[in-house]
Amino acid sequence: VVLYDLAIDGGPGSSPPRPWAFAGLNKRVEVNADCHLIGDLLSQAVAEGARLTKFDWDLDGDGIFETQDAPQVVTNFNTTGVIPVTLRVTDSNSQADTHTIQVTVVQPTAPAPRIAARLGRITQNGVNLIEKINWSAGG
Ligand SMILES: [Ca+2]
Repeated sequence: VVLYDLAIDGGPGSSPPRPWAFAGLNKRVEVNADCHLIGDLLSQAVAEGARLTKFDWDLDGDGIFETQDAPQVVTNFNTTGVIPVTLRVTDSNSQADTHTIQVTVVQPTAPAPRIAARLGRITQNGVNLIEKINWSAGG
């Protein structure tokens, strides 16, 4: 017979379980476009009877949570790159958790008029071969 001692965390005197932060999925946005961050959709308090009381965001990866008490944020980024964005949630037991996603900021896709201008220069014997260009988007 082998006897084991098991220590179960969560007894009297131990900290209540921390909440669970969920900042969403990694995102891809264009420079200066609205980036919607939703922190209260799937984040949750775990401890019995606890609720989430605070949502803070670090929007540039510098460790400083510049947006406080905001479950949902609309922001934008003015340079390209991969930006770590961290959500910190705090529950009514003052326990906190963080979750970081990566926001990839890209240049906007080439606007249609620029492409049209290039195509419009296709000529043969001085005659413009392209008479008309129709664009549709999003359909
Ligand atoms: Ca920051």
